Amino acid sequence: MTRALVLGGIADASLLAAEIARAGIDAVYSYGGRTRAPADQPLPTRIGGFGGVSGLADYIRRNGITHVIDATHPFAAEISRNAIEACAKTGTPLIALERAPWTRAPGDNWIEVGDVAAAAAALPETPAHVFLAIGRQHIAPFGARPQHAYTLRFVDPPEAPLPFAADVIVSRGPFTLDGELEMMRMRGINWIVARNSGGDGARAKIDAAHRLGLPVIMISRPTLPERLRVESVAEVMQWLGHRTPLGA
Ligand code: 3Y8
Ligand code: NAP
Repeated sequence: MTRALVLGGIADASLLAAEIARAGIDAVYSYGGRTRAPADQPLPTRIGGFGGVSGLADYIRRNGITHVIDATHPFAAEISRNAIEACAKTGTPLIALERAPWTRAPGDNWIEVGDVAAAAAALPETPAHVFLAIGRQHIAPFGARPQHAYTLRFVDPPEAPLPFAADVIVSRGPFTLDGELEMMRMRGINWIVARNSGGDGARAKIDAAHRLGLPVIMISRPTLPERLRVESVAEVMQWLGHRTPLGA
């Protein structure tokens, strides 16, 4: 009897949860607990860490989990590594649902870097208006470049003081091209820092930068150990042994 654990927290995982609920497959949805009011899911939901690899392995055993789907964000590397180890330890089948990275289109002005520190170092010396679209967890390195005027975007209002002076937009997205164009024009943004999240929910700022001819410092994804990886909900459903009715 299938009992799936969905490690979620992004739009694609919500789409998968809807399909799993529609198919009547027994499953639990898991959030990491990063936001104050995560979106409701049509599956029983748990919020918060498991307690590392051993905590996740115990959860799998205690709850009779038969399949694990890692549908977390491409930058959520720690939970993905933990899932690989915990599934190996417990002999539980694992699949990753991970969207393709964005690829540079002709006319895109990207500076590709490996991590957030390199992104901060890639900013120009001369003061600029920088849009940091990388959430709140990784902004500290930009404190070393105080000459710039920063605009940050968070899902929830900041609780603690920021490591440097910045303007904060509180919005959970997904975002639209018109909304991004208006925001960038209004704030005179002339540099954007983004992570190569892929997907549509965060893509609008990349398209807006293209339209405005603005440089994007693009942080590439962390590398993860080999694991079964697909890019569509349908492939996960097939892996779960569910045949979507023809034409559905
Ligand atoms: C808690 C679940 C959906 C929900 C929205 C997608 C779309 C908007 C794009 C920008 C970039 C960023 C950030 C982002 C996107 C969607 C989707 C996506 C990027 C929620 C969610 C959770 C989180 C956690 C949050 C992180 C932050 C990252 C903001 C829910 C809304 C920057 C990623 O303030 C914080 O502490 C935010 C923390 C982790 C990155 C970071 O590392 O700081 N996501 N985002 C998940 C959990 O608890 O397990 O609250 O409902 C999900 C969404 N985030 O279904 O459409 O692509 O899925 N989320 C990045 O670098 O791209 C925003 O502002 O342009
Ligand atoms: P991370 O660095 O890979 O994970 C750090 C720790 O958070 C994990 O070791 C685990 O704690 C806990 N955790 C993370 N995701 C979890 C989940 N879905 N269920 C239960 N525990 C989870 O993760 P992150 O980058 O902070 O992202 C946290 C969550 O936000 C993820 O669910 C991710 O999908 C979502 N999200 C992240 C981004 C992003 O850019 N990072 C963007 C959108 C959404 P324990 O070790 O205690 O088990």
